[in-house]
Parts: sequence; C-alpha cells; structure tokens
Amino acid sequence: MKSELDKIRADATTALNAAADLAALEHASIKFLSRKGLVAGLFKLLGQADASERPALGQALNELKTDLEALEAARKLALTPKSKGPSLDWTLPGRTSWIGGYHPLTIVMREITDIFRSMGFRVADGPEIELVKYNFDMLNTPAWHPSRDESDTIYLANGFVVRTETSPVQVRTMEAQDPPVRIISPGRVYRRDRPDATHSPMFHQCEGLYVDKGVTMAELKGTLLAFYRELFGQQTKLRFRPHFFPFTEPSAEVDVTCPFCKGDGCRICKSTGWLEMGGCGMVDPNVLAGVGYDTELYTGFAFGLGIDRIAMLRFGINNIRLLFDSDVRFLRQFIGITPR
Ligand code: 2NL
Repeated sequence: MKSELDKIRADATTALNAAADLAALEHASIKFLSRKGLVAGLFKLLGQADASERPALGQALNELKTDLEALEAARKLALTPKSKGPSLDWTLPGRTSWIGGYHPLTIVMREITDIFRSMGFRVADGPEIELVKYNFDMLNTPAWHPSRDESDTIYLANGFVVRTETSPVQVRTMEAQDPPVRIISPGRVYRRDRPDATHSPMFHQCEGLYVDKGVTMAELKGTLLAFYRELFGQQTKLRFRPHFFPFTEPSAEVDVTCPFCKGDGCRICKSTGWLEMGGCGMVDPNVLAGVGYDTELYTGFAFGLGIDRIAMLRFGINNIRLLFDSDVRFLRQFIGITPR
C-alpha cells in the first residue's frame, strides 16, 4: 500500500502542476481529491492494512491529502485571472480644492457702490470704447485741451477712443432720461501713461452725477463728506481746493484728512495730514444744454474719484501693478476679506 501511496502522490503532483487552466485543474482535482477519488480510495484500503502498519500509513495518508489540497489551492490562485479594473496609485497627491477670494479692487468697488446706493444713487454702466463725441465734445472739452492730445488719449479708428473717464456713461444717461438723475459710474478708464508704482495705462474710476432742480455745491460737499466718512471713518474731514475742469464750473479738487494719522502727518500723507482723492464741481451749463436739459430749471453736481488709489490705501499696497498682475501669491492674501 505504501508504494501505491507514493505513486498516487507522484501522479497527483504531476497532474496538478501540469494543469494549464482551471478546467484541467478541476479535472485533476476530481480524479485525486474528490469523495470518490484516488486518495479517498486509499483511505478505504486503510482498514485492510496490517494493524501494526495502520498508524504510520494513516499519518502518511493524512499528509498526502493536506499536501495535495494545498497544491491544488496554490495552482487555483495562480490560474485565476487577475482583475483588469483601473489600478490605483496611492502615492499620487490628492486633488486640492482651492478657495476663491475677492480681488482687492472688487472689495473696494463694492464698498463704494454700497455707500452711494444707500444715498439713493444708481449704478450706471457703458462702453469702454467711446466716440470722441461722448468722451470730449459733449463734456465741453475745447479742441485745444491737453487731455485730447494723442500723448494722453488712446485714439482708435473712425472717431473712437478708449474712454479716458467714465463721464460718457453719465452723458448717455442724461441723453436717455430727464432729471432727476442720480447715478454713479464705476469702471475702467485708459490713458497713455508711463507705468510706474502709481500709474497704469488702465485704471479704475468712479464718477458721480446728481442733476435736479436746485442742486447746490453745499449738497456736493455734504454728499462727498458723508461718503468719505463712511469709507474712512466718521472723524474724516474734507477740503476743497479750487481747480479747473472743462465740464464743471466751479470746480474743486478734494482732499480728505489722512485716515492713517488722522491729520497729524505721517509717511503716507507725506507729513501734510491730507490725501488728494479726486475732483468735483457743479456741472457746466454747456454740458446740461448739450443733452437737452433746461439750464434755467436744472443744476447738478459731479465728481470723479480713483478706485485704485483707495484700494492701495485701504490694503497698504505700494505698487499699482500688483493690482493688475494677477499674481496668486499677492491675491491669496485677500482670501476671506469681504466688503465692510
Ligand atoms: C478727477 C476728476 C471729475 C467729473 C469728473 C463730470 C461728468 C459729467 C459732467 C460733469 Cl457728465 N462732470 N465728471 C467732474 C469733476 C471731476 O473727475 O480727478 N477724477 C479722478
């Protein structure tokens, strides 16, 4: 029986190893390891064996059975096709979700429009490419005025310019509706300026216009004072310096007390205690007449302020180019900041 056992071990090992696929393995497995297989047959012969040989034979038979079962399991694993699904590379970096933020100019622009909205102004919009007619002629700008020079203004073909102020928006609004008109026009404007820390050929302006019966310069100053106090703090003071603009008469430049030193004098205001913020005046009757308003009935005030300058002051930005370079290392610093 021992030789029988050795022969079955050799045959079964060969058959299981030789199985080239799962079907052949199953075939060999049935032949040797099933309930009526050759190994089971040997267990039946055990009863007829000599009593003295039975323990050793029994142990050898058990070993044969476990050895062949282990071989069959190993062959089965080797012959089972590997899963062909997409494999995962766990060493790759994960997907980052980026958090967005507002651009500093957006923050300041929203603060400005919010304040003027609260005072009853509407926000008006218009094209950045304008007719010379709207950018200069209808604003009472004489043909000889230096702002019309090609060294200052970017001229396009067929009587167009890229707007140098947002005033054309106000002219178009007045053309389209009768007084009362109470609007602001924030937006981009363009000048032929040599870029440096404080100048950019494209920058942002917000103009305001109020035309109605009996509008006075006192209301102009009161409106701007309320605006700047809301923006820079309630202790802010205002100063008008006489000036000239073709579209307003009288005209003034507007200074506010420095919000950093409260007027004492510091590095920001160059020890003057004042910051220059923009220009303003009473709308020249020629402008009102140009849009068909009755200048005996209506008066108006207008003003213009630079948005970039306000953003630079508000956030301590020392170079205007930072506002337009879209450098994420700069912009990241504004994540989480919202209009006040
Ligand atoms: C400045 C000066 C100013 C205006 C803009 C204006 C518009 C119309 C009629 C009259 Cl439709 N005036 N705008 C008036 C005075 C000054 O801007 O220094 N801006 C930064």
